[in-house]
Amino acid sequence: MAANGWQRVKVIDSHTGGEPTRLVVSGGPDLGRGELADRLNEFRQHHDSFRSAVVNEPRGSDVVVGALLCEPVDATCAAGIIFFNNVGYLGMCGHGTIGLVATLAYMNRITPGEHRIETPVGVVSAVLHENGKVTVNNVASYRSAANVAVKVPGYGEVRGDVAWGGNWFFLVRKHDLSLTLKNVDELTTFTWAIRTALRESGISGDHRKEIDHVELFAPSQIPGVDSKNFVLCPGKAYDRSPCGTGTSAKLACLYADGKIKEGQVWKQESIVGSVFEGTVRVKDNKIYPSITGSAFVNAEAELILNPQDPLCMGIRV
Ligand code: PYC
Repeated sequence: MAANGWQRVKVIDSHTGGEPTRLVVSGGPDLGRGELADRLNEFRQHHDSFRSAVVNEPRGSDVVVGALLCEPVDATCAAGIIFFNNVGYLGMCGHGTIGLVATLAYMNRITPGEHRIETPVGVVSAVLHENGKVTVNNVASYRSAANVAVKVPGYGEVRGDVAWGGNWFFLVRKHDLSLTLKNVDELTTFTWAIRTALRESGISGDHRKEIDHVELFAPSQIPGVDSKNFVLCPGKAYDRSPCGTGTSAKLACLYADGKIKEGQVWKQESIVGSVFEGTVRVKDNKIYPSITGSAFVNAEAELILNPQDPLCMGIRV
């Protein structure tokens, strides 16, 4: 920290299919050298204001996903990473991992090939392709409950699958809304009502973990693309990308229903029209999704945390 008390934080911004990732490259909190899950606890308990300073207004916005670059415990990993957003932390983030890999390439820290990355929910690997695309080989994903009914005030009964793709999702196929950008307010209100109803009905992921992402599906109008989605993120922003962990959860459900086979490519369009390609690999009866997309670096900056600024640590929800 400088004599004037200012903390300088170097960040590199990218977007993956429209969804931003702000990577903190230096100037972040020292979380020690423990496992990433322990470092995430340290971050949450003792440095949460730093999270807010990086992603919340006035420096950021509800849609920005932050990522703290960490030294990995395992030296075979290219990086450790902790993802966070306007309200808290993410176990894993697919679009963010694609953004991380594109940013590490921009920093000349990696070259095309496969790289291991430590996250709080386990090690994932990612392939940087020669054409700049990135494939994330995600953690094992699965459906924990199929066709679950929840009564949503103002909407009636809504049915969906509960699935894990690195975060917990409620995936809804049958609904009356049109998945278009014009409808984002209505889609947000509906999915937020579903999330609230799930919590109030005691419907959760495993170990009573809150289902904090809700996903709606509809057919895509793009030839050759299988599906379009709208994904509500934990802090009420919607994912501009097709959501890497959400597409992983979808793939796990499709595989469980016999609708895709191992290796078959599923193309998932986002609400803004960007597309991820997903496949699954099955090992020891577990489903491992791989998600391919592109990210582009669009800013390099130094954040200034001036303690004299009353909103230095961001506007907190
Ligand atoms: O791509 O996994 C994802 C993600 C989660 C929240 C926002 N994006």
